[in-house]
Amino acid sequence: MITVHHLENSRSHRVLWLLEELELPYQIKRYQREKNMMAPESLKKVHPLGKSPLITDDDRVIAESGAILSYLEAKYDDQNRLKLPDETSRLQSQYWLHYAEGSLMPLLVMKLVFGRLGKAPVPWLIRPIGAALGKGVQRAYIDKQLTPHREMIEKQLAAQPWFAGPRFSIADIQMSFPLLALASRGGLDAMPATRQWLHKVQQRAAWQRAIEQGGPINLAG
Ligand SMILES: N[C@@H](CCC(=O)N[C@@H](CS)C(=O)NCC(=O)O)C(=O)O
Repeated sequence: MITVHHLENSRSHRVLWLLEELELPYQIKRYQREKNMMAPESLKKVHPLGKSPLITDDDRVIAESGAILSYLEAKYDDQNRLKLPDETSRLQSQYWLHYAEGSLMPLLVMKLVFGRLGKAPVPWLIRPIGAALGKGVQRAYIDKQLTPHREMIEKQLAAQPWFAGPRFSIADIQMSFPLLALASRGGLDAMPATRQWLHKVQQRAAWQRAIEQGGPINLAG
């Protein structure tokens, strides 16, 4: 039996979403975030880094959302619901699967961290300095770095309906989290095709079932 070690409001939604797309049986072990938004220590009993998502499948522990999605697809998509039929699409899918966490998320996490420099738990006395520093770094470095990413993603989704081409795939599932994060930080304003894609994925029945199972995602802040 597949167990999803599910941290509320997290990347773990991707895994629930794929399981729902494939209509596989699974169980959820739930973890609440601590006050500082970190995962609880108990998740480290499953994997040394204690990050979510994690799955256990029989005696295997699998970490990293991209690796989990690939594993589940390879092992359980025997009806080829999401497996891609041609090499060009598979290569595109692989690219976005790695890109989401390897290139895009680090910038978005940095944006989040620098955006918080003017807020608690930074001591109130130095919050104005923190806020000014955070804004400066965002403007001078992070937002500049994000521009070609936003252009590349928008170009891809303006040219084809899904990240890997004409078919929905695990690349779309993997890209959902960074694009929700970008949307919540005002980054999709000039990206109509991407906004349309985000709307389309949220209409999928499996997305909605995953939200019912795992709870809502709110990445503002
Ligand atoms: N690259 C990893 C990132 C895992 C990760 O950072 N997960 C976040 C949830 S979205 C987490 O566990 N945060 C709590 C913490 O860092 O303690 C993946 O895609 O699985």
